[in-house]
Amino acid sequence: MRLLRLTTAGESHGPALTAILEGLPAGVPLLAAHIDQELARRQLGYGRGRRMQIESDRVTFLGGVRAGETLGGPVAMQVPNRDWANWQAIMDPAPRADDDTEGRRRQVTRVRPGHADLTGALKYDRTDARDILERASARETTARVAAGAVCRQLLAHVGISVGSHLVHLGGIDAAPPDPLPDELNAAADRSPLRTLDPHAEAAMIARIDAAKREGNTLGGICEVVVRGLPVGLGSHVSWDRRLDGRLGQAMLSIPAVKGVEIGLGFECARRTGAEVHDEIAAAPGRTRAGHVARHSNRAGGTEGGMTTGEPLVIRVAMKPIATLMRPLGTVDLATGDAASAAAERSDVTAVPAMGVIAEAMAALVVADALLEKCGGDSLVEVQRNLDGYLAALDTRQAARDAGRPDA
Ligand code: EPS
Repeated sequence: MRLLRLTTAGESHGPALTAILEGLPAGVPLLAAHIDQELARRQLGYGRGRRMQIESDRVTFLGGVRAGETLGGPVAMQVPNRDWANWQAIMDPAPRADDDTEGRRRQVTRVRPGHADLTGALKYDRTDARDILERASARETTARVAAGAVCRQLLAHVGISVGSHLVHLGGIDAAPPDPLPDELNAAADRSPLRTLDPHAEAAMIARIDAAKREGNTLGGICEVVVRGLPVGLGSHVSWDRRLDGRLGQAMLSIPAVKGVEIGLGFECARRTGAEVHDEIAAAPGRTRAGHVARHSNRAGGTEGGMTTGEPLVIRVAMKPIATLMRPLGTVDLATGDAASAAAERSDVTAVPAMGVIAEAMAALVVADALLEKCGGDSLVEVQRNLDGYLAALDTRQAARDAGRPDA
């Protein structure tokens, strides 16, 4: 990420989550409602625990926004944790009188396999894994979704939309409609699992209920789709400018995400070239795709690390949540003895929420790539630069047509 910089701060049971997003142009229309709508989508999903009933995430702008528009400076946002009221003594930033004698309550030493508890405690030299898990918690993604919602406003202004749907949960595949609905999120958000296959949805809900009874957790896969992109965001020229790589990094940074595929992804390796690559045909008038069309989109919207102008299609795989109510075996950090892992309140699955978070990360990466190609200090300037680029694609097409003997 070069032009847009996102920093988040905050612990799961601390006072608030904070996001600072720097590098936006001035003049992006932005209301708290735009952010709150995305925060609410992230809180939904069948299989979540009691925490989501406590929270009702709402943003406060602390900087960078005035009269409903960005000012060009860093946008600072805060989302309070309502649960903080119940955790003040445990999470108090100041030392407390009994810290040395009794220690703080809710210490975690029976480190959970699959969580950051053990690796973080060793690396940061902490005796209480709460010092690690509070920040490693996926609560942090609230701040990312807030930042992603800001990027969405920029993207929407230039005709780019970001949506997602759930395609797999706990061993059950969904069979989504082909083509996908135009209003992808409106359709997916109607489902408690954000899936477009009602039969699979029923089976997934039964699977979640069974996992809950067993004290177990479930993972799954969401597909993010970005539409309206112009050809040529990202670049082939250097490893760190390739859009595929930047999307991969962004997606793999989401807690519990273990795999990312663009287009056919791993399936490419099993097929021949003729079965993988998308044939190209002239399509005058499709300016954003450079006046061509691909009959298929197995590439998932990128070639050579750049957008093709076809939809970006990214699948993101999440492992089951590491906090099991029927805990796995571990070692107690304090004693070194064999123990059962800590079983804090948690979710059975958060895959539907992960889809919303993956949308936010996609919006961040794509907005950054858009600003690289068409950046400016104001939204009007960004639009003018994009229009200039699109006009150049039209001129190039017209020049070629004019040079053809049959034109
Ligand atoms: C999480 C554990 C649960 C989740 C939390 C992530 O929180 P708690 O420990 O308070 O019950 O609900 O997710 C969120 C709070 C959120 O906003 O998504 C964890 O350990 O990662």
